[in-house]
Amino acid sequence: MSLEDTAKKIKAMEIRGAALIARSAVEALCEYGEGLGELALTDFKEAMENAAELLLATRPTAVSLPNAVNIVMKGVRNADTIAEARAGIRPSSEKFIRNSKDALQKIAEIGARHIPEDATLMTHCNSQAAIACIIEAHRQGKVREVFATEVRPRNQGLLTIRALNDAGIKTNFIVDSGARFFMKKIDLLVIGTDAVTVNGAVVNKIGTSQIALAAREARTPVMVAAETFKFAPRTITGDLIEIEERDTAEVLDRPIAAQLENVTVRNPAFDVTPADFIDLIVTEKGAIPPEMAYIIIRDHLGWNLEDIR
Ligand code: RI2
Repeated sequence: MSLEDTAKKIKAMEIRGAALIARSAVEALCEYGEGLGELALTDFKEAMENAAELLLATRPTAVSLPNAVNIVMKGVRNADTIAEARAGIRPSSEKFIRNSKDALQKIAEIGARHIPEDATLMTHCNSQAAIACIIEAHRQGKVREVFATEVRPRNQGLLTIRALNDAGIKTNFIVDSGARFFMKKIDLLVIGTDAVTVNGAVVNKIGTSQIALAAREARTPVMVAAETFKFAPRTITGDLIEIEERDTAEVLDRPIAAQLENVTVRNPAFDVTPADFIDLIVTEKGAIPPEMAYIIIRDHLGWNLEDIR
């Protein structure tokens, strides 16, 4: 798929989910780089920077996107010759994609260990990482049933219930506002994330923080499944994660909205759940309390205090 088509599909959420966005972006960047004709090194680097920018502008919250794109761009930026710049693209792209698939498998194994026997689970949105943990726990005979939310306005819950259904898992489909009503039955909330900040806050699909609040009230533990490339290094320097606000027509049809002159429709796609509300973040390197997010950023993403200037 061309770079432009990939960017369009990510923006329109035809390609969605933090990990898939990252893998698709890397693939598109790789193909684009390989397809560039004879160019001088500076022109090649400029074309690649523009391509990276186009991809990065598609969805601002999922930090998997800049983390993945930067892995490929690092080789391009550091190259001294055009041959070197070109040669590094495919190996770095393939390595990222391979690692991200392996990470998912590892997270499923580790996450399943933290799911209790005969568990009633709840999940929100559609996270490959969260679903992988649930399916692995189900394979081990530990899952009684799952409650999955609808996920207004884009209804990603439909993808989740299909995946759970196909895996043979007994699933209850509820509206987002039903989460607290059912929370007392839930043994563990299992969710994914689009970004984890240095202080262990989790940025995930809008509504996650309300559900986590209900979980805290009911003393239901919260487990987040996150590949290490979803940790946000720049939050070390106090940068905030930008929360994407999407087209309001996703929430209310334009003709209806047009009649309501005093009404403003708002459509933030994500919210922030503080570290206090989270018990465990399962990464491919192991399960950590949210307070250990910095260790992941330092040891696995290679950012340390010297980067903070
Ligand atoms: P995986 C999704 O965002 C959801 O917020 C989900 O929890 C997160 O990405 C992680 O997904 P969106 O693309 O990488 O639906 O675990 O806005 O699949």
